[in-house]
Amino acid sequence: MEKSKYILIEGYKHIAYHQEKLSTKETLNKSESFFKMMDKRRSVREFSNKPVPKEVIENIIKSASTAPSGAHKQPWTFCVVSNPNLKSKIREAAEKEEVESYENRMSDSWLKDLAPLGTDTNKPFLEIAPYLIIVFKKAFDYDKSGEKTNNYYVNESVGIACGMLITAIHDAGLVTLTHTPSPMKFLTKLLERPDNERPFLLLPVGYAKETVYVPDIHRKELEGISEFYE
Ligand code: IYR
Repeated sequence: MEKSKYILIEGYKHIAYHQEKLSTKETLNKSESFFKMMDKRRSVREFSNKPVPKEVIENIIKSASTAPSGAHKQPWTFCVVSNPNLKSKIREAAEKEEVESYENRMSDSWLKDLAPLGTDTNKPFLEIAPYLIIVFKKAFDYDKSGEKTNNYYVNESVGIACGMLITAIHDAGLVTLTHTPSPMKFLTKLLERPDNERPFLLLPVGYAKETVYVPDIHRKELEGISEFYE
């Protein structure tokens, strides 16, 4: 018989965690090259319609789903839209909300803060990008017998998963932007999501347009974003 690969701790199965053994130098090098790779990421609003293999999208979502979550409830659903008709409907509904937001909901100071980014109510990327990933958070769940079950730290969990999704998209040589048409209720309707799911974030995914300009904005230096207590 095969030797058992787990031990019981307080009656619950535990397996050995196999840590990758790296030298301090390797750890240093890896952390530096990962930062350099991440520092190249930019939110891109102009997409090519070049197709992306579905398997890439599947891998990206699998990466995002490795995120930690409250009580390991994994309170997320990643909806992937490539159907052109549905993408057009999403664009139409999103732009309708955006017109209302830009014209009536957003304050003057908000519009002023956004001006350098060059955003407006027109969202062609919702039709041009080959995929839209719409992330839904699960406010609660249902068990097999249809009873409601709790999820915990849902915003934190889904926020972390989205961060990992964006990282995976960038690492694969693709681009995205975090689009938050507000309110996003129309996505629940168009995608016929169940009553325990709420739209969280919409990410168009694809290759960047051949020539694309992004705003010349800069990230804060380490000194401006951290405090070390030694
Ligand atoms: N949802 C709008 C407005 C918008 C708001 C913020 I804060 C941004 O950083 C970018 C855009 C839009 O997508 O245009």
